[in-house]
Amino acid sequence: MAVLMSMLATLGLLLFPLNSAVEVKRPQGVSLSNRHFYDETKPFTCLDGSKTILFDEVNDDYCDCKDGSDEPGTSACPNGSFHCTNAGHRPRYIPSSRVNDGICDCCDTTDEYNSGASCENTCKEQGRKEKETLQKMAEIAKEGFRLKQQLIEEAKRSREDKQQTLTELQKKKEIWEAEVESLKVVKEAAEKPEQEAKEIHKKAWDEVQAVRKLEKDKAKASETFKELDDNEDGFVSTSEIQTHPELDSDADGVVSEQEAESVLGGVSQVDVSSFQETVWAGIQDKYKSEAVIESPAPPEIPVDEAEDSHPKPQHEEWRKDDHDEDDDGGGEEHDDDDDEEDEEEEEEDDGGEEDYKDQPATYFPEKQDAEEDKMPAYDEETQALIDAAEKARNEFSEAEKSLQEVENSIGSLEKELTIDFGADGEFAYMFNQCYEMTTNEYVYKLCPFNKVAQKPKHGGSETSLGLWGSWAGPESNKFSAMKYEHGTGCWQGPSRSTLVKLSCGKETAVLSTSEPSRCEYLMEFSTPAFCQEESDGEGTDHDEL
Ligand code: MAN
Repeated sequence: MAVLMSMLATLGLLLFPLNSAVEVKRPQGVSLSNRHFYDETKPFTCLDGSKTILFDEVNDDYCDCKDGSDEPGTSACPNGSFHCTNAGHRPRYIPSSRVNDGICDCCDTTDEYNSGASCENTCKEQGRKEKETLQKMAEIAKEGFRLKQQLIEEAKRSREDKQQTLTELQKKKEIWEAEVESLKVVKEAAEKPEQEAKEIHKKAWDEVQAVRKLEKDKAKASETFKELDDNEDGFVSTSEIQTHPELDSDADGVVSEQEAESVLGGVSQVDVSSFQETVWAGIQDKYKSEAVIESPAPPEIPVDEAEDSHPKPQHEEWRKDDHDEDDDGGGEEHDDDDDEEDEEEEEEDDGGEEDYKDQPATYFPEKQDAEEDKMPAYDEETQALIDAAEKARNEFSEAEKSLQEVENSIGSLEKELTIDFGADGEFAYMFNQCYEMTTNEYVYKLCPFNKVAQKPKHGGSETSLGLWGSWAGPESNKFSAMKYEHGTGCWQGPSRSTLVKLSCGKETAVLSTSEPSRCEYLMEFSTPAFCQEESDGEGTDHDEL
């Protein structure tokens, strides 16, 4: 039977379905274009030229040629190809092993001419469907291409606008540069007298403080003198010194007469003025006032209350005040906030003083010092100079800020103008835009010419899948793919990167995302900017018959 069938096949009798348009005689499985190699009046030479056989041996179900070309219509050669004509649809080759294998491969049913498989000719239907699809695609391409023309026009206009904006910004930059320069001069001119006036104020204040300190020292010395002069004879003597164990210089537990004499500068007694001038400076660090020793401890404050800001052991607060008000800041910081703070502190201080008003004055030395140490406000003239300098500083820094803003705008515009937005700038419209696609796990974001990112759908931070790198299509079609590189590093791997493949579509959208290999992502992205003008004649595929 097989032999009979192969004979029939050789004769071309099984070739054509009933609805074929034109009958062209050729062996089973041979394409129209190869038909001339199979001339039944001549011996057949294998297509690779390796052998010549009798024409009867073509399709005789025995493989003679190495390239399988003698058995195009049987499955005898393992490497043979069977050609389906598929009239009404698209011709195709199938491996000849599929011939008569019981499965319909060719839509015209010709591959199953001897298997008994009941195949239905679906070429017309398939051809119709494909035609419809192709028509739809052509319509999309046509519409897309029309949109692309608009995008190109838009890009041209926007580029011109941007170039004009850039020129204007460059002019503005020059103006701001000059402004900054002149405001700098004004500022420096205002700061000089400000500085001088502040220094004068500070110097005067330092002098006042120095005098006060001297006076305080003197008063303290005379107070101490009174304390030491137990017998009130107008002299402090060695025996009176000896009652103060803290003055025991050799730390043997007693202040000997010699030690006391040495404290007094080698004499046995001193009057008040000698005490002030020579003795006091030598003992003031060690000396313990009898008032402190004898007076009761200040009332105890519970720990949590003490931690509160009010009331607190006042000397602690004042020590803090001392810090706050140190340097020459006292007069300088005369804005409203500081005044408020000062007032608040004043209130606290007053309250605190109430609680301790019955205590001896020696409990409050820091408080007194703090108040006295505070540099008084600047005089009107100095303050006016400070205000003027402050105004000049503000104007200068405002101008600097404006210059910086202009420079930033120039920078980003220049950067944008250097990006390759396609042969006619057709991709420019997507700059500064982002397109998203959500999968089961992630939201993917493509911001063309900027970045690609991935964010877990149910919370978590964004992972960079790459920053704009370059166009990555083949040389003949450079704008068909984009490469984004140097994204977040992949654990024990390279940094993440994404290849974006472009296709023509009426909409601009991410069509799919995938991760073909770990941390290497692939996106399909449609845009009208990728649509090409339709070539005349629809497609290259055509029916053979
Ligand atoms: C995250 C995502 C994935 C990626 C792994 C690699 O889970 O960025 O896409 O494959 O990290 O560790």
